[in-house]
Amino acid sequence: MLFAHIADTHLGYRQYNLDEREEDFYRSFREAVDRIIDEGCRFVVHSGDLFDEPRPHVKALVVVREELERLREEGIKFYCIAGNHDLLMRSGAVPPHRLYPEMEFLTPKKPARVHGDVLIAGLPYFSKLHSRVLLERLAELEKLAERHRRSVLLLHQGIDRYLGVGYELRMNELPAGFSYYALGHVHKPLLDSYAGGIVAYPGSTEVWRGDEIEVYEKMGKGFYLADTEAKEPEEVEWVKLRSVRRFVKLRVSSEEELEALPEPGDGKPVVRLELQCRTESFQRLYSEVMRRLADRVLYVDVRRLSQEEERRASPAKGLDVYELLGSYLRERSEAERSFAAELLRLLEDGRTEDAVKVAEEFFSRRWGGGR
Ligand SMILES: [Mn+2]
Repeated sequence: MLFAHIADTHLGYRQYNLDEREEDFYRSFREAVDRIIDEGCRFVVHSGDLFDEPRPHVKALVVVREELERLREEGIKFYCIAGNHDLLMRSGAVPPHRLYPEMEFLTPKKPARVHGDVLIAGLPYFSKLHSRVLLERLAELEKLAERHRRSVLLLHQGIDRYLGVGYELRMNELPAGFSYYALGHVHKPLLDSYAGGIVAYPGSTEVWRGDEIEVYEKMGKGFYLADTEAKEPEEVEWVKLRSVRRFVKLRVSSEEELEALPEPGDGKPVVRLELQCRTESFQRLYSEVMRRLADRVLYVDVRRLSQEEERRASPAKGLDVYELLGSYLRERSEAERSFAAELLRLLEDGRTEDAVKVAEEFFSRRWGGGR
């Protein structure tokens, strides 16, 4: 039975505060639904971060309403879980997914469904601080999977093998016995094997952050198509979306290089411009680039690369702030390191409320604050 695996659509995200960027995320999602219907999928699994926020813009809610309706007309079920972006980490909070009765929303209370003869199970995002609960729940799902010949597991977690210090789950902590591990959270597509099953992250459907550009240049953005009978990663098909906004990376270090500035190409791309220069020449170089590019691009996301940064951001590997944090805290306990990483992630995402919650929990557990 053919199914689609998509994740991290971040609907409602308004990158650079631009109308166009908000629309881009909707357009990619609509194209994905078109392709899912055209390919004749029988169901879709969405591995979290459907929305960019736990309280999405009304437009994002309406887009999901319309696309779910199109899928429903074709008899295609939509299974999904909450990611770290569309989940408010507070007891009693209602996730936006509750608005759609036709959505098969997998929750800790009701984590599994059966589609034909295929078990579809999933859990929302769990922060590293709650990994014990997550592991208990996964053990229950592993038992459930033993009773089914084919099964799909939806999770929105970073796994140590694919992520630096910011991971929540170790590879060997994944339960065994599932035929397809439909993962979300890592924004770069990847396929792997585990315990006889297929492990897959389709990544995000638009460039959500600048550090996704390199992989995007090689693979584009998209989702996976798989048969529930598939056993090897090679059997999974990558569907590259055509309507994704182009991102172009440019590095300029002198005025001479400006003469050879490449054409940004069709479709008004976003240019990620790295100016490698001294502070005093930054403004002049930047104005000159803008003068040449402004009407041919949607946006120029500029950063100045100092020589120090240049050295650290070696061509082989970008600067990973989580890795830096990990090495800085290497003397500390594992719990403290993951707390710091979790806090950084939440603050990076502008989720101050959740960050306070996580900090309160961490310190009350630690000092027995009794609340
Ligand atoms: Mn995400």
